[in-house]
Amino acid sequence: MLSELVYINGKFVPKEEASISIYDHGFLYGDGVFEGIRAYNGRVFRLYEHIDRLYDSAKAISLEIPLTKEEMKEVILETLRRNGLKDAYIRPIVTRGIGDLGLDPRKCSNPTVIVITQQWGAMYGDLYEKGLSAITVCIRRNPPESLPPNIKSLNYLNNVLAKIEANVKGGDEAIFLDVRGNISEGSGDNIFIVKRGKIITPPTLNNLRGITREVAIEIVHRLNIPLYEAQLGLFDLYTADEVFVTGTAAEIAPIVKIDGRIIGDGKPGRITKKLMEEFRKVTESEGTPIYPE
Ligand code: PXG
Repeated sequence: MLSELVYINGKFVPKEEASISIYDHGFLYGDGVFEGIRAYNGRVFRLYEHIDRLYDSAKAISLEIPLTKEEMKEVILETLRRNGLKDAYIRPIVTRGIGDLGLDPRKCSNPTVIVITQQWGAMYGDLYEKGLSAITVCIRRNPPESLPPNIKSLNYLNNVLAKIEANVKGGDEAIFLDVRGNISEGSGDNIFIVKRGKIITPPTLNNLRGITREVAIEIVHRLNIPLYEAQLGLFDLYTADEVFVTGTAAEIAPIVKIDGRIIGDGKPGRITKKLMEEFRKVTESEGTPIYPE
């Protein structure tokens, strides 16, 4: 079998041969940005939105990506084509590049650009039918005053710590509070609650502006279900009729237990299931074609 190819700094190389320098500031300091994108059935889902967010994240950390957005789009599509992929997970990464052992990014003159693609199915397996259990974790989401959660940076230790805590405490997903005690998001997804037929999700100052979150909001509007952006507390989570999370990896996933409290009747709720179904239709019907159609 042919080895999978990855894109690294202008070349397509077998993944076993792809390497970066130990002086790359992406490795030394998590100094860089990334995206997680999916392709369904030969089309990349919300490609332009993901590329925009990658460039916005880079701008926020004063990192100039050495490719135009159009070139980045082509590199992503070409990586998929060279691997013959139709359903895929796509990981573009841009780091500050090679510098010295000091922090100063002025020492780094060439950003490293990587695109990895691979086959990847549903992240939570059979839990989409049963629902996930979640744990609210002690570690707080890094506040915008320290590191804005809107930046999808390579510095994901905050999220990794949340995941470790959920693993230790026996939850499928971690839910972050922010430093003020407001509900923030999951370790890799945004969160919504349903209460008396209304959907509520926190505004995006204390979490990542998820692209799946946007898609879910579009679907909710189309279905004429009332939706509000409002700060939520633990009480709102525990007493919600339904809770679900959204993310490129997680897609739309129902949460049926939080910190031992059963949510609703302990099964994926009616509105959540409807949104999952509509989301599936949207992912199967739109997107940027990978191959000529
Ligand atoms: N919040 C955070 C912190 C994320 O990392 C989302 C929300 C959802 O955003 P999108 O645009 O994907 O709807 C993400 C992105 C993983 C994994 O392995 C998850 C993400 C990124 C990288 C890896 O769970 N989610």
